[in-house]
Amino acid sequence: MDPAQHQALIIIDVQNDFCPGGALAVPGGDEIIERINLMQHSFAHVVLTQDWHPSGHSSFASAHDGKAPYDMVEMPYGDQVLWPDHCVQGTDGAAFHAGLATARADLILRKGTNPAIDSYSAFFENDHHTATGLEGYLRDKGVVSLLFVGLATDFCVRYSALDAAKLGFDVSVDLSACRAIDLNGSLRQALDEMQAHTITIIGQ
Ligand code: VGL
Ligand code: ZN
Repeated sequence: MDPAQHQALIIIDVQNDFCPGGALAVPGGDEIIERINLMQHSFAHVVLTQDWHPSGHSSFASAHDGKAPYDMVEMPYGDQVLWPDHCVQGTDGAAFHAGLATARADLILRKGTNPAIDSYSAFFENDHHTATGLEGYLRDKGVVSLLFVGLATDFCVRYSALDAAKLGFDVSVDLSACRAIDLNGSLRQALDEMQAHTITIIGQ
């Protein structure tokens, strides 16, 4: 088998709300799109993820009385950052950025659809237990090696890459095709944590 058959490019959440002008804009979020489009040609498997929340989602500050965006709350599954309303199902903010090439993707995975649980990772919801089905999809295709790119480095890319490593995939993250939110040192924490889990960090 062509070695490329074993590899997938996982493109995390390149959506309007995470790009400049969006509800939860990641600085420079749109700068990575050209690079991601070019990278897609080198992979047999391309997966796109889409943050896809129902309105009133429990990760939105607006769903909690007296709370503001970026406050922390305790959820039954652990600590949760509260976000501005973002990536509401079917809205323009939840759509992929118009510049992102989507035709080559063999799977579009939507996450964060459970009103009660956030889902940073493309593999498990934030309870670290409820699976999205991505692991089974990749294993059925014979994929063992994953390269992660997209938004945001310190949230959805980080937790997706960490779960992938824990599941036994060979994992790399290309920082030249990622951008971070960087909330209270979360970028530094993300890089340290990924390195500690033997994730290969490239493009630094
Ligand atoms: C994300 C915060 C909330 C992300 C998604 O894609 O990194 N961050 N929802
Ligand atoms: Zn979200």
